[in-house]
Amino acid sequence: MNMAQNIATGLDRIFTMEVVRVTERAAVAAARLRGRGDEKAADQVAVDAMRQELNRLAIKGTVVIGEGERDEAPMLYIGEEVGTGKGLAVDIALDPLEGTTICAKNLPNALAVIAIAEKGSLLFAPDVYMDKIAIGPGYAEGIIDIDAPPVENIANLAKAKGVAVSDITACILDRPRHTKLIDAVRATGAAIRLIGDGDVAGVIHTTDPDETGIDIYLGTGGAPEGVLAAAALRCTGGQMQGRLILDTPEKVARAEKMGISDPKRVYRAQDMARGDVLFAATGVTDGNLLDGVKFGRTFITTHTIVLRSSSRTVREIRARHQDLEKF
Ligand code: VTB
Repeated sequence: MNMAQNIATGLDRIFTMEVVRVTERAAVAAARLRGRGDEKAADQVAVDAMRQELNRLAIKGTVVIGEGERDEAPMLYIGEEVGTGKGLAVDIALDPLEGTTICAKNLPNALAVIAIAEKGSLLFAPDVYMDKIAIGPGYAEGIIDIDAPPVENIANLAKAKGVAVSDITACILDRPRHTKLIDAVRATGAAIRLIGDGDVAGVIHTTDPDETGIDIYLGTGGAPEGVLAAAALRCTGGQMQGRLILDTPEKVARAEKMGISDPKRVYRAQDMARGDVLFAATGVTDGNLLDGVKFGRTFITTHTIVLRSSSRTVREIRARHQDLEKF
């Protein structure tokens, strides 16, 4: 396929490799501050590193999911233009350090994450909570429903998987707001993996239950993280539904300003991330799918997953970086 055809059908596939560098750099920067109890510092170095690398890409990129509004986030704010400015116009969703607390505590599954999509194809989501439900690939459409009780979703999933409900594991953020949800899931007999943070990883883990032990993700987390997770699921397959929690007039107004006219709308993965999407995540700390950054005496090792929706190729890239100067 020549370059012109490629661009016409979506993102240039050359980005698949380019984008890996972006999350690798952010992950290495954050990993240097693993376990130091300083979330802000770890986040800041990851932001700096990701931004620097992103600005080397030959794209005309706009951050649509980023570190926050312009006035609260000096770098990688929503609306910031990134890249060299000469190249394909793309939308970018990013989280240079997903799981700042996990990184500060040196616990599993902190990631550096980015999604790149065709211009106008990522949901422009306000930084509010989103109710989420997700399962991996290989199931008939419609076996999960965000409005159904957990008992129903879990029973449907178990049936489709051909296992007992007690063989299902749900991943849920460990938050007081989830007390009822946790009780309801436990009442079904299913197991729960409670995570402290990192629901982008939590959703992605449903895509490979044999490896991660997680079959379904349930509960509310950040909406920006929801869009990032949806971008990943678009590439791996799997089903996700999300609904913004717009429980005050102020949030409804904020969402409206971002173009969201129906505050109760249920978004599927393909509504949150449309068109051709690239997704990359590098492990910062060791996790269920990705190993964390390893600092050797003469080289640094990174482990990255890079996905592309149009081909559905899942690449894992283990890199050994010997030119330590560049980090
Ligand atoms: C989740 C999780 C993030 O925020 O989205 C969560 O994935 C939701 O917010 O790692 P609360 O912490 O308020 O529950 C994080 O924990 C931090 O961005």
